[in-house]
Amino acid sequence: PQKIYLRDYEAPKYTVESVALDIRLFEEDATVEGRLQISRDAAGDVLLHAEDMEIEALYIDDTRVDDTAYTHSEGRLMLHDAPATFALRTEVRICPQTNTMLEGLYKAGTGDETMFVTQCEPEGFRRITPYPDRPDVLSTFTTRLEADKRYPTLLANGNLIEAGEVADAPERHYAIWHDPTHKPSYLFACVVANLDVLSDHYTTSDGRKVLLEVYAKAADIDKCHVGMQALKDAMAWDEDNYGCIYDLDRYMIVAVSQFNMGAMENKGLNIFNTACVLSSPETTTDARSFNVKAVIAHEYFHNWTGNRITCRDWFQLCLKEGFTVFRDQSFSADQQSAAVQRIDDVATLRAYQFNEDAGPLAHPVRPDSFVEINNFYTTTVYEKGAEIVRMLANMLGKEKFRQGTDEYFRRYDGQAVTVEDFLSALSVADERVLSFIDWYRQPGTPVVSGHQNYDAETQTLEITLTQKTRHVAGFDAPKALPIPVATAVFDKESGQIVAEEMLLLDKETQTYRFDNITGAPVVSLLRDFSAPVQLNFDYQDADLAFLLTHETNGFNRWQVTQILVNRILLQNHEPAIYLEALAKTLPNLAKDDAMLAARLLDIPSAQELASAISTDYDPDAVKAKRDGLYQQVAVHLADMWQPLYESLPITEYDDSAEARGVRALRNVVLDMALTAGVDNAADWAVQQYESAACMTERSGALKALVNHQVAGYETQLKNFYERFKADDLVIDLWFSAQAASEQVRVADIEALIAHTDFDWNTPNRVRSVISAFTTQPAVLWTPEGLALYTQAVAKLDDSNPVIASRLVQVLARWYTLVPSKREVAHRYLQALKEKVQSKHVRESLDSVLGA
Ligand code: DPP
Ligand code: ZN
Repeated sequence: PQKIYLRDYEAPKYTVESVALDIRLFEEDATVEGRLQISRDAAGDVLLHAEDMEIEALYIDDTRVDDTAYTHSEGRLMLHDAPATFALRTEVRICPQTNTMLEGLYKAGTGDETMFVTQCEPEGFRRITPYPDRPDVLSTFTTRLEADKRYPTLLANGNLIEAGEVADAPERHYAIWHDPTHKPSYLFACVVANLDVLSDHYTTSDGRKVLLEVYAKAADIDKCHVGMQALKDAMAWDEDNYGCIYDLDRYMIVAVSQFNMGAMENKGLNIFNTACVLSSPETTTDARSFNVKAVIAHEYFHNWTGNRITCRDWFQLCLKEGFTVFRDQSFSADQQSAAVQRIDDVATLRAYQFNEDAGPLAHPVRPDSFVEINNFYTTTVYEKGAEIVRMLANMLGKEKFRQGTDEYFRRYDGQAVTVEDFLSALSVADERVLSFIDWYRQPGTPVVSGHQNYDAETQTLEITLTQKTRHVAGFDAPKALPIPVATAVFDKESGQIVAEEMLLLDKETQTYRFDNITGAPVVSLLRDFSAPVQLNFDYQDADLAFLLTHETNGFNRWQVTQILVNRILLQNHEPAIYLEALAKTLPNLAKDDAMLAARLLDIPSAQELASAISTDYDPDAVKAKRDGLYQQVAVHLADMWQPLYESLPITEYDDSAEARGVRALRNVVLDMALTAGVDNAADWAVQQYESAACMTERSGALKALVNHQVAGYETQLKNFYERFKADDLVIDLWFSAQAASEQVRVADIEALIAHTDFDWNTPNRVRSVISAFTTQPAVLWTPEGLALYTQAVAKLDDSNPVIASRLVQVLARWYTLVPSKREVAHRYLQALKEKVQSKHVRESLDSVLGA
């Protein structure tokens, strides 16, 4: 397979004035007629993408052409010597029924729940009809759908123009939709199904009434209210914060059980993984419910950042994703404690993006080459991309950032643009924006190290900071990046802030001076995680403990706990200071901010710790150390657990931030109490399981029971299964509670795969077992673990290469293992390479093995 380079970009040589599709769905297959109005400067060959389809007929200007007039091979359809301006009509046959890749038009569900949906981003549209399938070709689409009346729901982008019966076929009907906006083909969508709908409306700030619809199977309709409310909140938020108003008369969301991603922002017709749209207190944890709201907002925000202004080419993916993630994170921060939102976003960034940036899959936020673009829907593009926009927003401040984004929307509406265009628009507010381009070009996480120097005599404090980014093979030597370091100086004695400043580190080393510092200071750096860097400041552990008590920035209170924990686990620091600081902080914090209190007990996951280890990584040793510290925390604070648990009684379900905090803390305390062997803790767990008012409580108890193998836990597991067996998303939880258990063995995973409810064709189910299991690296990196995992990849390679490739990426840091394990891992990866065919998996494996 061929590598594609950003530097080879060429603008399209023609425009598609309009597209009309006629999709007729039958029992065994579907026919698609496409009519494109193409115009160019001169006659000549025309290249279209056309994958996995049988071409039945081609017409140019209504005259059928014979097969000497075109060549169709390897997914490309070349029309030889076509006129400059012409009408192209294509008739093709496709087979959605056997499409397991979940790209293009595919069948999801079985029996009464069978439905047909599309996923066109990034390159699925070329599996539906021949087309110049690239994001910089924009056109208007009219879509006619025809199907059996068994599928009463016929949806496509835009407005419904007409619907009715099919002449001569009384069992069939059709609908015609027209989308007046110019859009790239990756935003095309259609749905043929039998679904119920939840309807509502939203009145825009310019007075238009928009019909809002969430489609789901009948049994799920009552789980659509949370998403509907989130949609309305997001619409209002975008008007208030960005001046972005919805443009069509109708906004539809469709819930689908088989979906590779979380959701897709198709114009006016979002298609969602059920896991990212359905939510009810009885079946959905708070964390998942919060995620539902965030994803609904994310896809809605794409209407401006992605759809109206789209990407020139797929290298620019971060243009829409980075900005849109930043927007959804900001929206979420407004819905709960901003500090906790920031903690969660940074925890994700550190656990996954830092890991990616530290290994052989490291790539710039804007990659400059790829074989398969599906491999680049990464945490680097999304989350690090969002961090860059956040740095810009913080540097500009609210007003100037808004001035910059207003300019972006004004200048580029209706166009397909680049990262440079984005920065250029923002730079009207402040020229320094332009210097951030290197953040998009340079892979690797910068490490910021430094120290302080306080001179009591002259009352000056000097902070020296140094940045260093590892040189990633294949890229230019790293340059110094502009790194905003939000800093506060605390007076050690009073605990008060005496100075506050946003330092900008844009050289390799810089020293910053603070005058009139009258007493010994403690500095707090990178407040709110002002840049996506690794901080390596030479704090005393006691300074960190001081900050845990005195910081006013909630995020930084969490950050210092994480620095302390990392020092204990990776650098053999004594845990005493950390344990004391927790003991001092928690009791009051639990009363004031239960959610933050719960987060302060975070100990980085085994995977996150692994990403900080570059050689001789021994998963068993890391697990032992991590478990040991967890145990120490639980035991050291043992007297706290009972009163704390009792102070958090289960009450009627409430969706407030406070109630969510109580639930989060209660689950953490329960697990701590079980770990410490507190009397009766096992009874609390069973009791919590049985009297749970919502899924957060029930699944929290279930996980604790499973993790600690509390006597009789099989009873609750069985009860949980019986109670929820009709609900796929809850059964996913049931699978993952077992697959991610601290006690899991490879044989347990094998048994879960053999379960009648396991299904290789449902990505959510695959993730709930195969991906859940990677949270236990000590099991994954055994010969049996690797055998099972690589077999899963080989199995998915053909049926769903996008998912298979994601699974491979998790193995990226195999080369850091201790030698014996490294050799085994290498052997399994090599053996896998012999078996796989897809360019997705091959590209990932080549990178991973190249390490
Ligand atoms: N649907 C994915 C997202 O919204 C890809 N665009 O991020
Ligand atoms: Zn997105």
